Amino acid sequence: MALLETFKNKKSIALLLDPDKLDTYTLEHRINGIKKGCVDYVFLGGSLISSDKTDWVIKKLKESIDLPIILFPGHTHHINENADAILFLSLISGRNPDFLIGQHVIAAPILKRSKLEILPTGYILVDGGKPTTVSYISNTTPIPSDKADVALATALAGSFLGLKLIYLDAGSGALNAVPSEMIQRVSSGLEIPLIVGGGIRTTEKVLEAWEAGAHVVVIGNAVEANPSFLDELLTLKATA
Ligand code: 1GP
Repeated sequence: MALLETFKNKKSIALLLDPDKLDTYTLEHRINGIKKGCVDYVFLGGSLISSDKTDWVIKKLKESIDLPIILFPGHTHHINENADAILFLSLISGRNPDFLIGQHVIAAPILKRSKLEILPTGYILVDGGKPTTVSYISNTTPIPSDKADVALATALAGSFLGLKLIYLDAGSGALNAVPSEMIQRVSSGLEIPLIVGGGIRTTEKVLEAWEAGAHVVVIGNAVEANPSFLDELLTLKATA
C-alpha cells in the first residue's frame, strides 16, 4: 500500500536516525529494537549530514528489517536512491525560496529517475524554546508555539497547493514539543495526514500527540539520549 494511505490508517511512530550519529554498535541496537516492533517507520536524515554513512545504514537496515526507510533530507545532496521513499519537504513556515522550491527543482530530475516514493510534504517549523539546527541552516523563523491559527493557515495553504502531508516540527532536541493545542487545531482543520516531531521524550507525550490528532510521531533525540526508550515505545505500542 502507498505510504500516504498507511499514514492515514493508524497512529504510528517513526524513528529518526541521523547517519552521522551511528556506529556499528549503535545501529545494531536500533535494528534490534526495530525488529521487536517498537516503531513503524524509519526516517533517515537531518539538517546537516557530514559523513558518508547513509549507504551503509540503508544496506544494514534492509538486510535486517522490513520497514519503510523514508529519507528526511535537509538538502538535495541527501537523496539516496536505495531508500524506499522521500519526504519531499517544502519549508512552508519559512520564506526562504531555496527551501520552498529551489532545492526541489534540482532534486526533481534525480527523483524522476529513481524508484523512491515521493511524499510531498509541507514542513512547518514551530518554536521549540531554543534555536535549532534546522532554523539556523534554513535561515527561517519558526512559527511561535502559541500561534495555532498561523500554523493552521500555513498547513491549509500547503494542502491547497497540493501537498499531501504536513509535518509540524519543533526541531531536533527542542526544549518544548509542539503544543497539543496546536496539533489539535491543525489536525482538526486538515484532511491530510499529520506528522509531529521535535522534543518528544516520553511515551505520555507520544500519546498526547496521537490524541491531539498526529498520525505519525517522530522520535530522534530521546532514543539517542536513552536507548532503552525503544523498549518503552514497544510497551506503548502493545497497549495503545
Ligand atoms: C526532528 O522531529 C524530529 O526533526 C525529531 O526530533 O530528535 O527531538 O526527537 P527529536
